Amino acid sequence: MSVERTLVLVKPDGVSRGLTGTILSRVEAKGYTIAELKRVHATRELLEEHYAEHVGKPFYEPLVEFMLSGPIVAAVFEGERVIEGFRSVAGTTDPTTAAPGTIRGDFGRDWGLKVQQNLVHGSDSTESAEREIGIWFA
Ligand code: IDP
Repeated sequence: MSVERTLVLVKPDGVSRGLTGTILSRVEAKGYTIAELKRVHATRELLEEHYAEHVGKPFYEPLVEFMLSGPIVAAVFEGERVIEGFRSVAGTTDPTTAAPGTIRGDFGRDWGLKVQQNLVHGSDSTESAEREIGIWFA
């Protein structure tokens, strides 16, 4: 199995709640390596590219507003099977039901909003990882 890369975002809720270090350290502690790291304010154009598959869905506009609401920490993590490994550490999309022991399960919940504020993003395939890394680390 060759070394993979994945894009990890600590979303604005994770940054504003002071969970950036905790989140990144969980991923490092599992054994993955930080290859790139920066704090960034997204733009609407960047998010439209990043979330191209969700344009037009009911949660798209609230998702963009949420991702514009504060700084994001973007990272590239490296390691064998890091794409599925990170998604396993992150937990399932809905933080209310994400398993305890995962980032979303331990630190997230429903806040009664139109978008799931679920702390992190991780790429879902090698193709999307390379595409997303190109968007955030152009
Ligand atoms: P993922 O982040 O777990 O891969 P995606 O389906 O790619 O999930 O959705 C992107 C993001 O959009 C989610 O992380 C979440 O913040 C938000 N989202 C997805 N589905 C819903 C929904 O049904 N309602 C509200 N927000 C959603």
